[in-house]
Amino acid sequence: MTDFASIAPLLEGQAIELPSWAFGNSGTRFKVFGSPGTPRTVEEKIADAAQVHKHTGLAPSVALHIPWDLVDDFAALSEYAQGLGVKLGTVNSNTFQDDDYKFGGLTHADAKIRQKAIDHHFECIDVMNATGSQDLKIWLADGSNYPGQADLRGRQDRLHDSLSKIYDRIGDEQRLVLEYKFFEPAFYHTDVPDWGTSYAQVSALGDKAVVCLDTGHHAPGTNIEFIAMQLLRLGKLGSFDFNSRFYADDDLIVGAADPFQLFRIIFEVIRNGGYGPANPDGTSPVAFMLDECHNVEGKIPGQMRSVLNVQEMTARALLVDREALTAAQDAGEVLAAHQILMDAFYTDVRADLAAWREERGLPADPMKAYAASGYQEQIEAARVGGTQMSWT
Ligand code: RM4
Ligand code: MN
Repeated sequence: MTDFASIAPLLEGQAIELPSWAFGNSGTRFKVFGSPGTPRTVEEKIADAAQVHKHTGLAPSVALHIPWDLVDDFAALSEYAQGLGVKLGTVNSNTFQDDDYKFGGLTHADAKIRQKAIDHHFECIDVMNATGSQDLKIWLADGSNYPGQADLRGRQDRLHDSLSKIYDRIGDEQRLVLEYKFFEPAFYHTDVPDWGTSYAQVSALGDKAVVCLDTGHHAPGTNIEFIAMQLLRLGKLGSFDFNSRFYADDDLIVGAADPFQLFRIIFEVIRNGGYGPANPDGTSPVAFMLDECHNVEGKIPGQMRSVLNVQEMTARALLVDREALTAAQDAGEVLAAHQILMDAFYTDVRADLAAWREERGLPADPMKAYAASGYQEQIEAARVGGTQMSWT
C-alpha cells in the first residue's frame, strides 16, 4: 500500500467550501431551534466560517445564498471576508420561497413568472461579478404533486429556454452548475430529478455548464460513486454538495452516516482525475462543498467535523495502491482487488493527519482547539437575539 508520506503533498491545498446557511438557525418543518451565538448578519456567518478555516486549514471559501445573504455592497463583503482569511465562493439562487413560484420558476407556464426567475439569476450573476465568485449554483424546487397536474415535456422545454438565457450571461471564467434532486418539495415529479436530466440540460448549454452532485439527493441504495465516475468521464462533474443521510435529504454531517460511501466517492473522483488543484490548462477541478444543516449539534464544530471527515476519507482514498488495483482488476482477481481497496479504507490516518496539521502550524486537534479558543463563549455573550436562518 502507498504510505502516508508519499500522499501527504496531495493533501496540500485541499479546499472544501462552506455554506453560509450552515451557521444560521435550522431545524425541521416541526421546529426550528434557536441556538446561542446565532449570527445576526451575513458578516457574522462569514466570521464563523472563518473559524472553521482557522482551525482546520481546509475551508478557505464560503458559499452565499441569495436572497438570504443579500447586502448592499458585495465588493465590501468580499473585502471583509478576505480580511478574515476567507473568500466568497459559489452563489446559490433561490426560487423556492416566493408565492409566485408555487407552480415553478424557470419552468413556469406563465412567461412573466419565468422572467422573474430568470431576472433573479441575473441578479445572482451581478453578485458573482462583484465578489469574483466562479460558480452560479441552481437548485430548483420545481415539480408537481399529482399525475396529470403538469405538462412534463413542456416544463423541460421551458427549463431549457430559461437556462439558455441565464447561460448567455455567464462570464468566461464562470460556470453554471445545475443540481438535481429526486423529490421534495414536489412529490410526484421533479423537473431536474437525476444526474441524467441535469447532464442533458447542461450539455445543451455549453462547456461552462456542469452538474452538481448533492450526496443526499438520491434514492436509498443508489451507487453514487458510479454517478461521480460517469460525470467525470463525460467531463461534466462540476461540484459536490456533501452531506450524509439515513433516509431522505437529511443534510447531516458528511461521513457521519456512511464513511465508507464517502471514501468510495472520493476514490472515484481521484481515479478519474477530478481531484487536485486547478488544472494547468486553467479549467476547474471538481469543487468540494458542504450543504448541511446542524439542527441539534454546534454549528461551527459541526462544520469542522465535516471538513475533517472529508480530509480523512481523501487521505484514505489516496492511499489506495492504484497500480496494484488495476493489475488485480485486469487479471480478474476479485478478492485481491477488493482487498486492495479495503486495506486503504481501514487505514487509520488520524495520527498522521494530526502531525501533518502541526507541521503546517495548525492545531493537531482542531475540535479541541476551537473549544478552548473562547470564540463560542464570546459569540454567545455578544450575539443576543441572532435570528439568521438556515434554509428551513
Ligand atoms: C436544496 C439544495 C440546495 C441548497 C438548498 C438550501 O435542497 O440541496 O443545494 O442550496 O437546499
Ligand atoms: Mn445541495
